Amino acid sequence: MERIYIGMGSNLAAPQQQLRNAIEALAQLPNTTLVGVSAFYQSDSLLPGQPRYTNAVAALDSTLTPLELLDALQAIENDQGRERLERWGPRTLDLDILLLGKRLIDEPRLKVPHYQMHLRAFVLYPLAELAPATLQLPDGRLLSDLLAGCPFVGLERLPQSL
Ligand code: A4P
Ligand code: MG
Repeated sequence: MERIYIGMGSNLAAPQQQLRNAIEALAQLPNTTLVGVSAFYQSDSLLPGQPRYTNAVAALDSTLTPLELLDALQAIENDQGRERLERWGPRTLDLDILLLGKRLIDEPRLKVPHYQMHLRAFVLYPLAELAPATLQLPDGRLLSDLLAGCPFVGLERLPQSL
């Protein structure tokens, strides 16, 4: 079993409901236990001109292989009406594998840790609700140090999420 962190995001078609549906789907994955879910956070899109995002992080324990997990997450995205018209386009649901135990994965279909997680407040702050500040990325960086370098700016933590 490895502790896995999944970043969830939506900025189309009732984002909070999209995240709730995704959480239910994650809880149904084979050989996987849903361990926790952060609060929901809203923030402006990194790309101007798109609706605001709602983001959250989920923690899983799973014995799926990394590519089995990626396939399962993409199936959930597709089930929830994800259309891949353009990279970084608005989306009903985006599920990114942030961390997979201490693994460093660099394959054409899968890069873990997620390449921009250390820069994104909407990833790091929800992650910090589930993971200890002493959590280390495969390169040794501490979650507490990443948080210190990423101010809580432009992020709104929603009072009631689930
Ligand atoms: N892939 C490689 N590594 C991973 C991984 N760790 N997890 C591959 C998941 N997938 C991974 O993903 C494209 C391909 O990346 C997949 O087929 C998989 O093989 P995608 O989800 O189809 O494309 P995308 O989401 O448009 O690209 P990407 O790079 O995931 O986008 P981002 O970086 O997630 O950015 N603003 C706010 N406030 N909140 C957001 O959540 N998100 C984005 C999208 C922009 N602005 C945002 C937010
Ligand atoms: Mg993605």
